[in-house]
Amino acid sequence: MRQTYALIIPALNEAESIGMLVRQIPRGIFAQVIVVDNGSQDQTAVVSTAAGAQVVSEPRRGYGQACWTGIQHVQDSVTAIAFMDADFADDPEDLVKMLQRFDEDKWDMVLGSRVMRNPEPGSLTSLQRFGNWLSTRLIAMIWHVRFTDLGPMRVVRRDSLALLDLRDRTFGWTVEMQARAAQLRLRVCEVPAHYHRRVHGRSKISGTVLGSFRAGVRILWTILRCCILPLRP
Ligand SMILES: Nc1nc2c(ncn2[C@@H]2O[C@H](COP(=O)(O)OP(=O)(O)O)[C@@H](O)[C@H]2O)c(=O)[nH]1
Ligand SMILES: [Mg+2]
Repeated sequence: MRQTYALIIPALNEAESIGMLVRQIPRGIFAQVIVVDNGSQDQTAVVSTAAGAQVVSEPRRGYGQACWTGIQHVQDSVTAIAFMDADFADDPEDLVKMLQRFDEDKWDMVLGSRVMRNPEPGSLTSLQRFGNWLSTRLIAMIWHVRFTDLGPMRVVRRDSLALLDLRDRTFGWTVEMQARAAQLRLRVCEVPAHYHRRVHGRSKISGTVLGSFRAGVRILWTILRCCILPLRP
């Protein structure tokens, strides 16, 4: 089946990078490019609109909350949803490759893995690498599905996304998607993706010890919760 794609970009104070990012997204492959402005205090919304994105405002803070709100604005005709960060650390060209893989029609979810090829030095901290390793090991031990990364870039069938019943509205969003997909035995593949250091703006997560710690705790808690609480039938 030919898919119709929407792209959701959660953004918090990314005015310096979001315009360039939206402009680099190849035209015509997405029915919608949605930037969810999560209460930015800078010009994120204005710059995104000027670059041609549809801007949705979500004042309730949280990475997962922004992604969730984006999903609520996807048109009925869309059959698969892609996600990407707003800081230009990912490469829009990789997204195209991921959609090509998705078009094979064999997959429910295609993930961009930042560690399958060499990420730019300094783009992934040692703590992030360790966190990825630990989380993916835990998922493999519990559900016997192997991932290499919890990266932000991914494409998922809309009907599969609904089955996952995602609850986390913060930084557990990506790992919950993978843990639940493993639990449901969805067909998931990883594609190598480039990863760059952010050039503009400030890192809100891995750039500080507190941010990394918070995200790490949230990620581990989310895996535990997925393990303890079954999905509703
Ligand atoms: N919606 C939302 N997005 C956030 C929040 N914190 C960070 N982001 C976005 O999530 C992405 C990853 O955050 P970033 O600061 O780059 O973290 P890093 O990649 O660990 O350095 C970026 O697109 C941010 O704009 C938040 O509280 N809410
Ligand atoms: Mg980043």
